[in-house]
Amino acid sequence: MLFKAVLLALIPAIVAVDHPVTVAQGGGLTFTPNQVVADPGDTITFTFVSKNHTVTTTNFSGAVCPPPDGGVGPNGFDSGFLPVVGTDTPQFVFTVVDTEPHFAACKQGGGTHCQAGMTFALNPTEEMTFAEFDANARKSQL
Ligand SMILES: *[C@@H]1O[C@H](CO)[C@@H](O)[C@H](O)[C@H]1NC(C)=O
Ligand SMILES: *[C@@H]1O[C@H](CO)[C@@H](O)[C@H](O)[C@H]1NC(C)=O
Ligand SMILES: [Cu+2]
Repeated sequence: MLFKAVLLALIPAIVAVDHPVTVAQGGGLTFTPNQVVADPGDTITFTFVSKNHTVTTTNFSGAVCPPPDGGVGPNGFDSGFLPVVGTDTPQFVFTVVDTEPHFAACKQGGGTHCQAGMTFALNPTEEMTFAEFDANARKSQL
């Protein structure tokens, strides 16, 4: 019984979960869902379903809008531009490396998508919420 309990306690730590996110659903400037809580080792699979967008880490202040090529680190990420051509829906898979909050936005349009709220949060906190990050991005200067 004790052995079984120990095994069960270990399972959440060793089973990586994939978190699917749809990019630009219905042609919108959106990530669906717009925030994900994930453990290191988990993956986030971004599926790009319309137009030509990115998911790129930026900083919480939202002052970097658009985010820079390569994204803001440490442990940042940048899908690069993934245009939807025909029926192809390209994917970007990011493996979560830490428990820190990360904030991302689309870098298309010289900052216009980021400022329109095409924003995403990985592991937001009570102090650094998705809503506050999104507001920061919307009011950032080009
Ligand atoms: C996607 O957007 C980028 C940046 O604006 C541009 O360089 C690239 O040519 C676009 N790709 C397509 C297929 O439209
Ligand atoms: C966020 O971006 C602004 C503007 O570039 C910069 O001054 C600030 O240092 C950045 N903060 C972090 C934590 O990267
Ligand atoms: Cu975009």
